Amino acid sequence: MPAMNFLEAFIPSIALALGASAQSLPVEQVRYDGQTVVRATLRSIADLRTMEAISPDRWTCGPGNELGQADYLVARDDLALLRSAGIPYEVVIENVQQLIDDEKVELDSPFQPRAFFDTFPTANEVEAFMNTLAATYPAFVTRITLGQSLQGRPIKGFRLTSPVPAVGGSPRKPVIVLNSLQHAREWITVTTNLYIASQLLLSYGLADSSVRTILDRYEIVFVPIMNPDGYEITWTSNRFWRKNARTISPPLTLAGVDLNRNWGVGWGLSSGSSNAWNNETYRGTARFSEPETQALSNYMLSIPKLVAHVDIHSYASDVLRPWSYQYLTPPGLPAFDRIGQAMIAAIKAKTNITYKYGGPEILYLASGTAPDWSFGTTGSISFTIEMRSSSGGFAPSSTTIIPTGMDGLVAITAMIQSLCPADLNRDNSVDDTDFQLFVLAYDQMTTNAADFTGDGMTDDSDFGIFASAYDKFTCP
Ligand code: 0X9
Ligand code: ZN
Repeated sequence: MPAMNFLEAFIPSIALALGASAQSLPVEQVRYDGQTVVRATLRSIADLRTMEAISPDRWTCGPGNELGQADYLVARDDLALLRSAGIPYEVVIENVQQLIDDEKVELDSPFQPRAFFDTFPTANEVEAFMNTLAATYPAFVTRITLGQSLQGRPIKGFRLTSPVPAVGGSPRKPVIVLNSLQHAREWITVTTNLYIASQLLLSYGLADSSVRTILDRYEIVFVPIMNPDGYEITWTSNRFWRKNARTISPPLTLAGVDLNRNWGVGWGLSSGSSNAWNNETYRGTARFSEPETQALSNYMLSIPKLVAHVDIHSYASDVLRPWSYQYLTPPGLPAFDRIGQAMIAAIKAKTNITYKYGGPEILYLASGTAPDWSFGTTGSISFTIEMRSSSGGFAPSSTTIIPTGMDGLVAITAMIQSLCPADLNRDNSVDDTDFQLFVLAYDQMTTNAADFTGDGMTDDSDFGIFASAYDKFTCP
């Protein structure tokens, strides 16, 4: 298929550019001349198969499941194949190379100085920003290094919490992990991650601060660049590289493992990942074969009380619960539904963007993902958030950085505030006082004080949620 030729055409050139050293990054620019992004309407499995044969690279899915609308990178010359296959489509990005060129003009803009969230940051700028946060808020921010990428780049982040000690004398508060950029081209996830952190820090001191409660109760770990080698590739040679920098040989070739198919729960299934090195969802040779997934998973295992984990992606405008590797619903589905609905409602209320909440049926099956592993292994409340879609696909305008960051901020705030609903008097523990408050609300039935399900009354289903709040994973 011609689109496959496109993929094959650039991989050998990258391999050549790599030369003899597996450590050196490809330097040759991969160009996207003649490439478009189409939003295709897939009406049948046959359509899906045809589409996959025409394009090696699905950019994302719109609403609907594996069928329905989906975005694909397609050579303009191959649009005829789509037409003759009778697959309805619209071109949403006419000229993908132009998108890269426009972005470069913006990045190279001479108008300086710029504020951090005005433009997409390089890895060095991300590092400097994290250092600035740590220097500005030394009582709140602790820098951490989780491990090293395949090419030896440190995977770094920071812990964020207020100096108020954990309740009950425990050494560490319950922890929430927010990571982004498993997929190298999803630049907007890096700024979203850092926007959440900086806004929490800025708001902590405000008088009426729900943020104060959050940072007094919880610690949040931010890992903005999970895939530093991939990020480097997207800045130097291939703007739309998705995977890490795993090479295969001979001949020495940049293969890349999809880090979000490399985690240990649900790993290896062909529904939702691939064993072919040149596939965009290549899962690697074994679960946790990649140092990047090892680093974050080991770090998460070292956390005494991981209560939530959110893996930030772009750009399907979704909040996705486990499982992603199978359609079977997870234990604790009502809690996921309640929290996930709160997240998308908070986004809608703040920025008026419609996100969808659900399981794999609203996107597609993906096996070996990070949230499936964290939920399956530690029982944490784990989500994928796919940030909003905007006209640039994986290269949105920098003017979307703050609005998209706002989506993330309100979603994460809502998630954290929903973690322990049964602590009705918000004194950091679910105890007899809360039980009495619950019974009072239950007696009255009309009050919504303990209406955790949001169905308009306090009833037996809410009692179920109240009872499960004693669970260590939903309450500090
Ligand atoms: O495919 C992925 O890894 C994620 N989408 S992306 O376009 N950013 O690559 C989605 C992962 C979660 N997927 C499901 N729950 N199905
Ligand atoms: Zn992604």
